[in-house]
Amino acid sequence: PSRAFRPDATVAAMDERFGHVIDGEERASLDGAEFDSVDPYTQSPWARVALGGAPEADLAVTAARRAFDEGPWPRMGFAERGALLHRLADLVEANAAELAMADTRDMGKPVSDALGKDVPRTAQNLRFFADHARLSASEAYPTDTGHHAYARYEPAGVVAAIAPWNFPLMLESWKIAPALAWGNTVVLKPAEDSPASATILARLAVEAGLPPGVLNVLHGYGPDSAGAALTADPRVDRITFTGESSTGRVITAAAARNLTPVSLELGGKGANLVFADADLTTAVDWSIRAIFTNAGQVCLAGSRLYVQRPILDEFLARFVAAADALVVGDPKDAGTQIGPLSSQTHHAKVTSYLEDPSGKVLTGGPGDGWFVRPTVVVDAAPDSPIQCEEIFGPVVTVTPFDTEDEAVAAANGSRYGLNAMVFTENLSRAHRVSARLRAGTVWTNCFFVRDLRAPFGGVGDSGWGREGGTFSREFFTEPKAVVMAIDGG
Ligand code: TXE
Repeated sequence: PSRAFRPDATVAAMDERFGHVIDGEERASLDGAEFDSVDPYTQSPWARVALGGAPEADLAVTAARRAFDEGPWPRMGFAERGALLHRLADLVEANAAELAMADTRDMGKPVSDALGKDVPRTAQNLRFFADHARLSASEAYPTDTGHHAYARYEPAGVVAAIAPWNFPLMLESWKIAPALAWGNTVVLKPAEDSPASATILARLAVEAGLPPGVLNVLHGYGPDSAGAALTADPRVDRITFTGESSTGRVITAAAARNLTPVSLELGGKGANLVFADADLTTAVDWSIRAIFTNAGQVCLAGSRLYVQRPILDEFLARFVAAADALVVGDPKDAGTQIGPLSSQTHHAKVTSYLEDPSGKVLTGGPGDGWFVRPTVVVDAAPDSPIQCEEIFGPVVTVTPFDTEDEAVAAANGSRYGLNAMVFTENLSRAHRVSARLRAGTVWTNCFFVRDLRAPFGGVGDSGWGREGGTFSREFFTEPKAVVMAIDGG
């Protein structure tokens, strides 16, 4: 059921301002330039944000560099640094409402999701990596040769973290938390469509007692601007990026000039395989969440649904009914499940796929304003854009299959390989298919469940490298081998 669309009802005076945070100070751009952050529900600006470029990127990297080279941060003990990150997590929890509403106003995420998932996960990221670093700071290698060998995981230096707008706080903290826990300093560039919560987080970091320059926030655009200046700066030691695959290529090319290591978490076109022996209630429930959570603006979205033919009709009947039952409306209302898309540009991109959907639209389509209703398409051509490209909206294609081999081949027939889902009650099939799928993560009879120790990342156009637990440690540190002779060598 759609709630009444009332874009003017909530337009507030635009009194919110968000600056860069550089060297512990919130500040404007050198030339005073600003840009508007537009609330996609009201379609009106709700905040003014400092618009940075190359000069502000230079200031932010200089601050991070100094905090790393001279500051106490990289030389603090893990327990002391970890305690500060735990204090920041406490402040995130204490300021949950403000942080959640900032993401909701910036990009239209239902506030119930922001409050129930994104903000708690932000605190969890900070706590997990603080503890993980402390507990995995070294490794020893006993030798048979009378030597003692061990690895030290030393901080890499200045980390540039470039984030997208779909899970602003959550993805920013996924980068910042391990970088800081391992003793690096950070310049965070949030997406221009979701800038506010990053400034609030950096204000909280100052309040928590992180030394100046340890966590800097740089606002601005990507190409030819703040983002590009950051990736080209030779004083940056690591670049961690989440966003579009094409942007990942541009950033990698910039980083190559300085041989700066890059971690890339890019797009996806998640295949979701529902076998006839699946528990149908479980499969429908997770399949709905897999594609419609966050209005489908999820790199992990289960946007290609493959259903084994004997259950196709019943699955579709239940799936379409569940899609139609989702509450579409004002993301600031606690009961809303689907908000508007993040911006006018993004709405235009998503709706362009529906102009010629190639198959038959069973339900959904463009809604009011910047909304797209939960949309289910059947019989799309295998090589059509709707079937092959990342739409990043609430649009799913459903395709029948007969055999396991056919399902695996269809799932693997994508240039993306971020994740896949398998629904089956057959244990052997679950393991067999999980092993055959070309993807960074396979979920069986569930979706989106994460253990922060597990590797996270993608294959092919979905990215480079893995983050999470020891995988984040490999990326955000310079491991050093130390070998000592015990009895004179
Ligand atoms: O991504 P971009 P956007 C996909 C999704 C979506 C599309 C566009 O398909 O429709 O990307 O989203 C910065 N040098 N995903 O525009 O453009 C930019 O300022 C340095 C997938 O947000 O990749 C922003 O901070 N930085 C996804 C960030 O990169 C640059 C999540 C992401 O911007 C830059 C979100 C440059 N040359 C969108 N160009 C996922 N897989 O999770 C841009 N930026």
